[in-house]
Amino acid sequence: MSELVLPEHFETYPEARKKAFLTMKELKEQGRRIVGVFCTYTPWELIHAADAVAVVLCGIGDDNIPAAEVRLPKNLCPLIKASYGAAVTDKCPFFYFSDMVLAETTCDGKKKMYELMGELKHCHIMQLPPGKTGLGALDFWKQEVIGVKEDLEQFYGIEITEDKLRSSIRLRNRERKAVLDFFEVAKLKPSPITGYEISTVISSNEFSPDLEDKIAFLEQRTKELKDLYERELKGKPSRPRILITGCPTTGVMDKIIKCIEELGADVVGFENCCGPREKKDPIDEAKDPITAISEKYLRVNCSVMSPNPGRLEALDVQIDEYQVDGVVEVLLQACHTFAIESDAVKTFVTTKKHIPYIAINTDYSPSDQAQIDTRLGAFIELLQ
Ligand code: BJ8
Repeated sequence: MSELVLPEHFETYPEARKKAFLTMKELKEQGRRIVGVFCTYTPWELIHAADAVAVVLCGIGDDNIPAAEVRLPKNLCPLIKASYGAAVTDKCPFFYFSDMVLAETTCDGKKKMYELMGELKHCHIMQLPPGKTGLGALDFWKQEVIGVKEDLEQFYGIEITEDKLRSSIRLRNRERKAVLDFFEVAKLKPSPITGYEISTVISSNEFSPDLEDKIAFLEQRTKELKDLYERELKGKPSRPRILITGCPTTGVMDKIIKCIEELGADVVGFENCCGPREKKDPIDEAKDPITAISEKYLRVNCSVMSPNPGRLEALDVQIDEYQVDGVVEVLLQACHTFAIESDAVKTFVTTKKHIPYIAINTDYSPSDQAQIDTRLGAFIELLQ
């Protein structure tokens, strides 16, 4: 193997980023295959069955945006701009060391950005049907899933066998269960874990190369938190309990999740792609693997699907299960699908579940932090 080179400005990077680069470099030096991914629709089982590691690519960081705005419009979702900016400036260790990217046509901004990203690296773009139930939606999507399998086989010169797929499905279902159990610790009242810790643990574990290690870590932490609850928290009063919904929140963890908790409430649930959305829905292990994988991922409740009634159904269940007092919807700048759906979400939360709702429109810049603090502070006061 030719020697792997670190990015030109590596020495100027913050320590955490340097560490991630070195971890990824080590993986490559071990000869591991690495596939970058972005979205919950990605069929991870196919990547795993190709003996590759799936890594979630960076879509955070205000500092990644100026480089993206050289080619992308300013009035675009920060997640899209940060993803391209981190890739084009060699600041995302996962993109830098991935062999290829598995992307998807979810929202318009992302799918057009992938055309630019494809100039940097091989991007396989899965075409999503516009709805889950429309005529031929599943057949269409199944062909796309087969297309991913064929591209992985051709790209790596391998064969993804049915046995490999079945064992990947079983392992990923176990991982789903471990992640779900970890999220569900916050159902306890009072919650033994902050929403900030939940988000940090989940996002830092997303690129774990060994799923068995990840499962063991999560099972251990879940047990510790349950013990802590029994020992010290059971029967104690709870702070107001918040559920987060809307766009992914990894890029605004400090700005919103930490802020809510510093203002006196607990973030206990996430009805977004940083939460248990797809973890609650295992893949059917008895069916033909390609059919089961296709059916499973087509059930994801994302606002890019029209119609998308599953999201309100999930909210209904989660608000009850997590004993939620108020809902905070995070809307990233220029995310039209979630912004439009927010009207239905607000109506559902306030008139069917009879609890307060607030929408926060934001991006990755710190400029609106004071305004967010004020609005969230008033919202939490209402819940106390
Ligand atoms: S399955 S939520 S991860 S698309 S990038 S849609 S915020 S304008 S991320 Fe997502 Fe997959 Fe759906 Fe989940 Fe809006 Fe921004 Fe688009 Fe976004």
